Amino acid sequence: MTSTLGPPPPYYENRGFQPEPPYAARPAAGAHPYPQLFSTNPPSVPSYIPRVATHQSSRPAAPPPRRTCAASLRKTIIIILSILIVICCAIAAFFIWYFVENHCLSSLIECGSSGVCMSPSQWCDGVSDCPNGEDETRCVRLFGPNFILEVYSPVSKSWYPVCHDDWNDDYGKIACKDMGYSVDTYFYSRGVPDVSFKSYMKLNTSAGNIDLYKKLYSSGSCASGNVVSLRCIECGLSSKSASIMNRIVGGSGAVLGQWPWQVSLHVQGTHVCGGSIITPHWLVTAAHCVEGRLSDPHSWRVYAGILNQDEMLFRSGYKVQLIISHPDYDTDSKDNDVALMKLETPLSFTETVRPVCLPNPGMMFQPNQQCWISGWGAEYQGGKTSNNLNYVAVPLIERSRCNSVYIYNGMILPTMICAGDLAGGIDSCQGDSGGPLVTHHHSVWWLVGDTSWGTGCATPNKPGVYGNMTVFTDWIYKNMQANR
Ligand code: 4AZ
Repeated sequence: MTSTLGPPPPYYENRGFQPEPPYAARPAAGAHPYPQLFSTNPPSVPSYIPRVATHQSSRPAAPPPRRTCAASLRKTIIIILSILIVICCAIAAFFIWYFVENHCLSSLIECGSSGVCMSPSQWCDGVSDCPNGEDETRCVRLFGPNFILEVYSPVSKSWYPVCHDDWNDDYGKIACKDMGYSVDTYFYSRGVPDVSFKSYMKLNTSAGNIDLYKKLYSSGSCASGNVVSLRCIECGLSSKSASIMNRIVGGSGAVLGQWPWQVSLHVQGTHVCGGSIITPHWLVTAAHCVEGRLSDPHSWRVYAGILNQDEMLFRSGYKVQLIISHPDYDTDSKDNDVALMKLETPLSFTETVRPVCLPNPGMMFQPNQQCWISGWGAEYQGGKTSNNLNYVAVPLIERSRCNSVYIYNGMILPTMICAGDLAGGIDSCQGDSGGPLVTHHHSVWWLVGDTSWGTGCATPNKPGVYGNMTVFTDWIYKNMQANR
């Protein structure tokens, strides 16, 4: 994070960056060599037949006969075969369990319980791909800053708000699950007055115990006049009020709990990139942070709720289970510079570890909307990453302006958003990548973007460029759903 407006932040060096033996044991001298096969009392036989005991007694160490060797070999083979059979049964049982429980391999969504699997991109894309059209009949989204629940009607090819009449939390949990959230994080369903809608989805309460989506029908009226506002997770809360942040201009050291969604992503004990918590299991970062060999989840450790890099050195961090880079990410243009990280174990939310809200479709940010960036990035171009978490206020810059010849000359694609001061002095920098660009709106903090690129740091007319999160929300939900 670069800032020349505030007092120079203290300088810290970042110190952050594994047989059975082939022959039976020799019998004691004088003992019978074949105790199992021959009686110890010699049978009465004609005297010219040599007696086994006599034959043996004078020989010190005769190897056991072939029969024992064959028996031993047979026993070994039986044991090995038994072990192999047990292993095969265990593997078969695992696969039977997997397909009964999960049906579809990870990264695919099942069409109802048909066993047919679809790619997340085919889900709610307006084209019916599942045998019974399930990919287009369970489409829900949260719209606008009030989290208005909307259901897609494949018949009229449009989104409808859901009338709050007869709605309850059980329905809310189903809708949240269909967006990729876990029921564990469910927050609330509330009725909010809204007069702007002309058509609704209503619950047919007499339809009996059938699927939520089969109970919904479109109607021109909603008796209560209230539509469902659905919160699948308590997101966007900071223990520090926005008014305090407004008084700090130009970049400062953060306090604990101020940016509770900010995480530090480490490779081999070194801070490499930032990220933002969106659920206990999922983080958003930049695709360019997880390119090449860094696409291996085992490379990463995640630190949450910690301000100083020094402190992270003594902790083990969270392990990463899965990394999903946007399929249309382009290394050269930085188009679609977003990635998801799934943690092996969920984060426990506290005052200092909390999720940020993903922007809903239909959210309007002002052309110069005040936003904030945070991270452990360099404090000047070419500098080392910072020991402290820093933050700075950066206004959004309109795309058309940011694309002007004297700024980025058409390099700002619809998946990008510019923020910063064209006069220079405040910006994100090396090490801030993947971290959050947030704004405070309707009492919650929203993830507007993820730090992506820029020419230098804090250079006049070269503001920071961020992934445009509003464009990615749908991709994020579909991939969370496909990898639950
Ligand atoms: C980086 O390399 C980086 N000034 C991040 C942000 C900016 C430049 C570089 C924007 O992580």
